[in-house]
Amino acid sequence: KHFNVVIVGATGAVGQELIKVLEERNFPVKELKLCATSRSAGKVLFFRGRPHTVEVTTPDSFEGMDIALFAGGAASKEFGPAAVERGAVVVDNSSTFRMDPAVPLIVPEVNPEDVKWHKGIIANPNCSTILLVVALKPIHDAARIKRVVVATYQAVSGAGREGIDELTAQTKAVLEQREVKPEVFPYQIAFNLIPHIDVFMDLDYTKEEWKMVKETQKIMHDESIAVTATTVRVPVYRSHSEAVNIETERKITAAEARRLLGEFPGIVVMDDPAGKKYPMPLFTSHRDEVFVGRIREDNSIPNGLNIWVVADQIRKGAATNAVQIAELVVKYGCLARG
Ligand code: 2RA
Repeated sequence: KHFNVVIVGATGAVGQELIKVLEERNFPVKELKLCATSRSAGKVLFFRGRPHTVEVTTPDSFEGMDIALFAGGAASKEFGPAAVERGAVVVDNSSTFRMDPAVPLIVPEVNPEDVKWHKGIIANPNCSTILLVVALKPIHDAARIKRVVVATYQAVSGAGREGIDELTAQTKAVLEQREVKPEVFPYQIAFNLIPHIDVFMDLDYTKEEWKMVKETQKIMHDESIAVTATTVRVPVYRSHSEAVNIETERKITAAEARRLLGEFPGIVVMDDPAGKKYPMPLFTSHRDEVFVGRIREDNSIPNGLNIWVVADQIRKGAATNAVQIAELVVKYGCLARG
């Protein structure tokens, strides 16, 4: 059986990656429709070697569609409900519905079964959260995580195509000793880093930091896991990195952690200090897996562990995770139309 799929926001960084991932994973697509705002309508993008013209998103774009992949942004709120009314299952990469108790928030390696209770909309978590929970899950299952302290190093592409362009333009400007004008990020990002992603909220944490707390607890089905995060934008094009300190109920050795992480689907352990092997954005971009290295015990507390997590956040942190969710919808037979 094949399905009609529409991508909303097809021309952005995540949208274009969705097209690639559908193609690479050989998702059973019957018809692919590409939609975006009027600014991008008329552009031509290729899927399986065939040109597709981007259309303006309207409520009628979802007529006859089985699956609607929303790349993110304001379109989800505007058109998500219309897509559901027309019988599409929505996989949404925006933050609009993530914390709605009626909407499952899915990382396929962690809580695939939650797909089964969807009511039309399934949320794709924030990129930094996806990478984190994939790495936490095998540790939590084995030793119960009590607390996580995480600092992120987030690539500029997390802010979309404009973020990528801003880093390039600013880098050139700095090297040519021209004036730098920050537009996407609050300060110059070239040759700098900025401990501020999204807006400031309660207790002076940013929205990005709160997402890592709340979404982790929802996906892991465990509000007792204490999470505290500091999220930082760095001048890297692609792949987010995370320094993660984990406190568990039961002692877990570095060797055990290495084994558990290595056996977990979707994780590649890259951890050989003597051979200078550890994950870095340079090696992890355009890959679907979550890479974990620098696995070591934290001797400052009885049951502590430190790990270093890196993954392509446009892939596993967004497009790949969304297509994996669509695959689960097909696998579990929970499309709106039979
Ligand atoms: C960022 N988390 O990196 C965002 C993207 N969803 O800015």
